[in-house]
Amino acid sequence: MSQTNEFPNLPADCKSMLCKYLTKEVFEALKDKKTSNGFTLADAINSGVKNIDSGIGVYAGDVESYDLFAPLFDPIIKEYHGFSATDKHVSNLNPDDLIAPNPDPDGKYIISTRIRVGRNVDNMPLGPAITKEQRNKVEKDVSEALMAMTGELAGSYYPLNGMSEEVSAKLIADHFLFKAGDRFLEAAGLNRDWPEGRGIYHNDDKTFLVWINEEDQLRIISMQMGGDIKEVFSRLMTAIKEIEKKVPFSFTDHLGYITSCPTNLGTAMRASVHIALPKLAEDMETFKAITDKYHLQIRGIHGEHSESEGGVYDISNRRRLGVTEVQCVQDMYDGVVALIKKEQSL
Ligand code: ADP
Ligand code: CIR
Repeated sequence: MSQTNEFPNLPADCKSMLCKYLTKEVFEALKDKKTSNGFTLADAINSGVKNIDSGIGVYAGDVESYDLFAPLFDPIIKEYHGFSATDKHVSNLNPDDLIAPNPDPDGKYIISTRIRVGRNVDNMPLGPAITKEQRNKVEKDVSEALMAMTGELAGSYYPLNGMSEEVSAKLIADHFLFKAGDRFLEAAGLNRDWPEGRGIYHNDDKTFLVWINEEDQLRIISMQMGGDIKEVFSRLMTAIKEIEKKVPFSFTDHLGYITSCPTNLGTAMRASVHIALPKLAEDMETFKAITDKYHLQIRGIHGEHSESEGGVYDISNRRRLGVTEVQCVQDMYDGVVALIKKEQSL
């Protein structure tokens, strides 16, 4: 782990939250601090320092980082989630509370639906501070727990180490597997020892998938073609509860489920649709006004930091902390209904 006494060289036009909240005062107060896993301020900010086009730019090395570096993390958490240091996180994993009849039963707009949560193993450092041995133990424990899944969730584990280039390229292109070599994760220390310890578990239909040791130790994913959002949510809730019986997750009453990126704290949930909105795409101002109103984020169809193709967008909830899992999906659902209505009127 690294340490520095020098305030980083951040350009004046840098727009990340790191650039906004890492004042000289905050830097001086935190620069000599180190968590029990040896994680420092220099480690926490390296991704945003190396990638000045970051939206956020910081990562935590362990649950302790959120306390020790609170003068930097708290204002970022406040701005991203609208969640204060005194607020408490709330959870609701009950699919019966979600009101989400398919908003596009004729399949004119919604191509596919995906909901994922991030999870990390209790009493382990997060990915940016984990050792190779600890990471390998996470892979072993989690893949063994998954191999005991039954029914619709039964599947196989495919380690990245030894996977052919052809197979991994197809899994990535088909939106099932994470990409290699992400520069934001690289600078956060999340790609150390790649590809060892990483892999993907999935059922035969690829409607239930778990990424192991990417940005978080588990990314639990439910996805399918079309817009039956409730079915996707129900499958995910069943899977999370099953996995949690065997793998204790890192969780605090204040921040909910602990993740390496502060944008994922709380529910750690991103519920998205791939949706074709070619007319709205020609009027990005109207498009953005709707997504802002419903707390949604627009991404390209090959994941974060990618571009849209052919008027198809990845639309997802932006807030994840201080709102329940049901609310995260409800944000996405209500916004998608409004987007479809607008597209139809154009
Ligand atoms: P994450 O959602 O895990 O934070 P990304 O934005 O990088 O990360 O997306 C991961 C992968 O999931 C990408 O291949 C992306 O295209 C795919 N994906 C996201 N949402 C959907 C969706 N609704 N349908 C199909 N694939 C999706
Ligand atoms: C960035 O700062 O752009 C990357 N580290 C990714 C941040 C997470 N993105 C998001 O909006 N949820």
